[in-house]
Amino acid sequence: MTASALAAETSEILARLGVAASAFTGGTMTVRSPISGEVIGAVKEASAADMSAAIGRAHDAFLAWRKVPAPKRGELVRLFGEELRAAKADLGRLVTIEAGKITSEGLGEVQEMIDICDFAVGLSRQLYGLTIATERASHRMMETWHPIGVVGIISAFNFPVAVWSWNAALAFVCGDSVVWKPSEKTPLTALAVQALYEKAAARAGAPAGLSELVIGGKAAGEALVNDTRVPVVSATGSTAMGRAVGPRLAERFARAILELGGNNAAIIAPSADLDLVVRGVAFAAMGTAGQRCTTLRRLFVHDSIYDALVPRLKKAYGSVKVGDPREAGVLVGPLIDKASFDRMQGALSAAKAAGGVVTGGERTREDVGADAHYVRPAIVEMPGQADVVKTETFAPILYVMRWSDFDEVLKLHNDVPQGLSSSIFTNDLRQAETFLSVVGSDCGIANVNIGPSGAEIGGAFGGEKETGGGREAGSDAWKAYMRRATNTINYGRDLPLAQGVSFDVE
Ligand code: UN1
Repeated sequence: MTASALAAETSEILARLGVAASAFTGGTMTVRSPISGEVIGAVKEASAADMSAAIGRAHDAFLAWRKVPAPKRGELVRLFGEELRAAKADLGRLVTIEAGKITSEGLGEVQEMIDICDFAVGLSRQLYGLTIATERASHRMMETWHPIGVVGIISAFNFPVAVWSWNAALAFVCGDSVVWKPSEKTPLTALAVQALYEKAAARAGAPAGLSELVIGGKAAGEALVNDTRVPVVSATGSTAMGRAVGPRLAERFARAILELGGNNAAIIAPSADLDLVVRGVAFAAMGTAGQRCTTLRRLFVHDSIYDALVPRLKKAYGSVKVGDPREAGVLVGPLIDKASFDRMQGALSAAKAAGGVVTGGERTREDVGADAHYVRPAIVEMPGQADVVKTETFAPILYVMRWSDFDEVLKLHNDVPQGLSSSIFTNDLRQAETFLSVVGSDCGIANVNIGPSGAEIGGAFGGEKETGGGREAGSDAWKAYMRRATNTINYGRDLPLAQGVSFDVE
């Protein structure tokens, strides 16, 4: 490992968070910070056999944990939330170093973990089942929710720790154990979270193996997806990844919680408050350097306000500070790696070929190093919704298109394969409500007068079509982490049969 300042700071943070140096030095998988491209760690790569052993430990832990009353399981999550609060600054900084998020977003990611912990603690006393009216006299019908088993979690680089927490905090209170395969690009934040979890687990007396972290590549991931001891797998990443994972889970009748690609849009109506629009679009399209699954990628601007709005957006794009995400005032950090940069440039070329007019998008800060990829966010004015616009490119590219007819723009809005998040900026009640109605947005998330990104954990998070259909975090997403049993109890002396069937034996 190079003895750079970044590597030294990473080691110090990891040490403070309780991660042994042996866990992130001397391994075969090198970890680089996108801030400079420098190596900041080298972790060991787990094999399929390592994954299988971890699943075995998690399964044993599940057998004990499922018998612990749910509110007591909530105590583990409460203590974990405490550890996160105490470690917020360090863990947020590590997210910044490893994923390249600006300071405020690195801290925000840890806050999202704390929020889901709080939610899950409350939930641990609210795992309600229904009591259902029965058609038979002296009978009672109800449903009970039981822990389901080991939950596999595959997470992506862009929310390296929060998305794990959405799944893990719910799984723990639901009585499940978890096995986590983080992105190969962000294993250090995973090690840090695991160390914090271990502290909480020791305080709570949770069984060993309740939360297993397995850092590995394809072999480990496949072993997790294929293992019949894992009844639920939650996977976040590209649609291509989901296409590989989904059918394998279906084949063995396991549950899939898929959170895949998005191609999120905002419709800007004539009545929109343009000050709000500029701020909302700037955050949603440029925040996290365009690397959120909820990032705003398509902007439909009404003809009548196009010339008032688009120059203002271009100005905001031109003046936004791109740079070291640790520096105050910087709003756009680096792309995660060269492959991401190459995909962005490829998309911009394709957009130009389709008649798009590109502003921005060029590489900047090349002096930082060949392995650091900073770009100026791009606005691309498109004559129409070409194929490149329908494809998700995980980078800060905003395709801008004009509209004049509301029904027509709704059609265009939904005419993409993905269905994660969406928004409309309008002060016209009819348009707002239509957008949220059955004939409006076809996405899992639909907002009015805020952009499509930056959801709170209280709602169910996920989307339709190629986004995969999964729901995580709030509302009743917990149900995916439990199995439901319908119970019918006869407290009478007769045996009436349902549907009026008679079956009398001597
Ligand atoms: C993701 O990009 O995978 O709604 C998750 C948001 C965040 C979560 C994004 N709360 O933008």
